[in-house]
Amino acid sequence: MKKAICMLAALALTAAGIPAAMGETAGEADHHRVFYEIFVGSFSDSDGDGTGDLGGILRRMDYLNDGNAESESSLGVEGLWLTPVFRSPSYHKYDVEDYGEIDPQFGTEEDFRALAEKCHERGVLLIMDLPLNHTGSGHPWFREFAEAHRKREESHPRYNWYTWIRAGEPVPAGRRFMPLEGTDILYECNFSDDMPELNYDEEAVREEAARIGREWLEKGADGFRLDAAKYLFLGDAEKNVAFWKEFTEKLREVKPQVYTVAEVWSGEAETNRYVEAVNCFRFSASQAEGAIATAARGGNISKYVKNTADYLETLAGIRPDAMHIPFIANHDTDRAAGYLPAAGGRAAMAANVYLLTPGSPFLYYGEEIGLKGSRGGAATDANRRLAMRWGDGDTVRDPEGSDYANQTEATVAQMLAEEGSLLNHYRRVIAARKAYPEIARGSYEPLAFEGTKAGGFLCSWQGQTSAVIHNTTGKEAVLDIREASGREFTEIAEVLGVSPGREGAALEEGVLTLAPQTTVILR
Ligand SMILES: [Ca+2]
Ligand SMILES: [Ca+2]
Repeated sequence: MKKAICMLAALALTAAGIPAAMGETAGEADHHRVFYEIFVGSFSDSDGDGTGDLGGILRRMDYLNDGNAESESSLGVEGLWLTPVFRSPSYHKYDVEDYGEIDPQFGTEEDFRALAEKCHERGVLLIMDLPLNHTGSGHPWFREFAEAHRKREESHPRYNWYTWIRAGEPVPAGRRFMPLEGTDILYECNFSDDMPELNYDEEAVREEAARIGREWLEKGADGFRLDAAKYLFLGDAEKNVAFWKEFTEKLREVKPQVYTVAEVWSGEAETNRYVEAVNCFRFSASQAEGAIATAARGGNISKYVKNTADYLETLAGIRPDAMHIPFIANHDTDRAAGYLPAAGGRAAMAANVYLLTPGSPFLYYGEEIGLKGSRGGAATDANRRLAMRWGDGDTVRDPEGSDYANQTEATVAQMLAEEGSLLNHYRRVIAARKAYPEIARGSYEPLAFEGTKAGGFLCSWQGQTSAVIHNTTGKEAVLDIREASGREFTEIAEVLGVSPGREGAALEEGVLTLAPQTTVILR
């Protein structure tokens, strides 16, 4: 069955199909872009103390996006997600002690403003990670909350700022509470003892959360990645959705085009409930056993395409401008190099599969060089957040607590110089995604082929139709595109294979012959 799903139509494009610079005027924002997740402390170190920082990111802007659409040395990503940058005692900074201040390890507010300005000069959106479910236990709010309970001062303004129960009361199912020293209460802490959870039944907390968001939008952020979005009212999706709706409406008062993406780490049945209020990552397709990796390993691409078409249709049915946000790995998952080795071409195939789709795919820093890192025997997430390998003297070091020993020797410097490298492949795929804007913005119509694991889809936007056809297998594929699509394609616009020597495609009489591990864009 063929379906055409109309994703977001959109805005002003320049002749080259590059989104026009984002203003703060009302209207449709072009969010159909590739975002790059930066684990800030591990990315690039500008001051020699071994910890990545905002100055390091600024220094690496040419690597990320040098402002030149024809660039051969820049990835060309058009959005950055920074993991939390607020003052916090940990290396990961998800335990915030002051939402108004940039952590001194990472820099200053001036550094943040300078980075935002540089991003905007180059048409790059900058989104911040907002961990709002919990603070660090060192946050003054939590100290005041604890003090209020020690003194049994019910009228204290912070008395209900965190979720708590009295000792002896039943602990709500599926949630975790710990005793608060010097009191007869327990406070909620589903992630860890030092991450007490804010109480979103308290109006002042809801207002403070929105105030924080608006403040950083005014300082230059374009939006937020919403951490632990289902944990605010754990087990109560309805209340969570109502909160995120109210929250994003308040953000839009400051920036009508604000970009949001929520971490709702669940199956689609649950994430789809949140789509009404916020965009959600497509967790269901991520990681080793997800649809992207399965397809990239040579699995049946038609299954992935069908799955994606169904998902897009569901999203559009919930909210017409909901974004499709696929990714393969992030800072909380094992890195793809562990299950899709760069050497076998599977990492490159994964890039083709998840980047050549509608919406705004997210690329986790280092995936483009096949950086390795898994939780491993030490059971530490630090191993998933290892230092970027620049190969040019960057002083950034692996985070505290990491013990991963089998890192790849490949560096950015080496890979930029090597034509067939994974990094250059990522760069080519992102450039192709921009050159054919119907892929990111158009309809998505699966093509059915018999007797092959190769396949793909048609995409149409503003009168232009392309076909994206993947062959992730190790065998040549022969596909009757004319029969499957009922259309006549005349041009192989792009060939994206895993190695320049092996890639190849021919189109004759509507029949496409496609080399192993190769994707083509037909027009
Ligand atoms: Ca530093
Ligand atoms: Ca909570």
